[in-house]
Amino acid sequence: MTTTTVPAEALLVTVAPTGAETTKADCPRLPTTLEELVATARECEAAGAAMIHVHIRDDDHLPTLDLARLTDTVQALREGTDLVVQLSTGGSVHDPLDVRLKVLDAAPDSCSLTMGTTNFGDDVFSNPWPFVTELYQLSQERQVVPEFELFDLGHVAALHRLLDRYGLPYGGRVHCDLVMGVPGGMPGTADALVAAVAALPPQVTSWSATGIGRSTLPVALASLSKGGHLRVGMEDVLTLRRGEPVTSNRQLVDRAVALGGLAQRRPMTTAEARALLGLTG
Ligand code: KMH
Ligand code: ZN
Repeated sequence: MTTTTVPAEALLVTVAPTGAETTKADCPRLPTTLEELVATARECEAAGAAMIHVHIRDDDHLPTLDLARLTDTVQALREGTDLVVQLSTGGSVHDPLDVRLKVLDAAPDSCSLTMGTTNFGDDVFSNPWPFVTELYQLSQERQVVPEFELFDLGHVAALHRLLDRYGLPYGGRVHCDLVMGVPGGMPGTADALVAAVAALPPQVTSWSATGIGRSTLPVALASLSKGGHLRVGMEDVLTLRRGEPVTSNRQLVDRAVALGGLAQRRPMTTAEARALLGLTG
């Protein structure tokens, strides 16, 4: 078996193309059908993305965690791309915890795993500790690599507690994503990013960051300055600049790759992303 090494200049670009919050009516270019999702994934892979963070929709373009659809989606993305396929276990704020646990039955490469409850705009994104630990142990059992979603400094502290009590994830690597600028979570500022990165557990082997809405650029620039990776996509931001709507996820991946280029980072290959995440076994 050949071992892929991941040099420091390699930049993981994760695309989060859909999310659960924006409606198709408000944003007709949002990829909500399987065909649209696979087409977006292919474009974004060609532009430099190596991982996709997936939320799916039903026939009415509403968020769903329907297992058959999730399974078909994983298969279609594997057939159409070489991207690392990460399914959201966050779903929408309305999804029950037991249904969110079932996401792993679709056997993705990776799953998101949010490290605590957070206010989420006017809603609450519920992640009680017993749910977090159950989902984590399930990911270890099913050999799915978690990406720890950290919306707050308290979530960083919870990650210390989780790793100390339950050990390393499947694959032995620890990758997290700072989700910044959610109303109710940590602000999308360089100062907050530096504080969160300084507090990460020693077991962390890689991290990315994403800034919601207008915090997208400050967070991306701060992440690059600290040697982190980037998550971008229409889940997190819908304008390129004031008054200019995003028309495709590819635009956001192109911009992330361009910012990375200024920082002398080049897009990570999918093989490198698998090595980074411990998915090479
Ligand atoms: N849609 C949010 C409630 C995740 O994907 O794990 C949760 C979210 C995080 O997007
Ligand atoms: Zn998500």
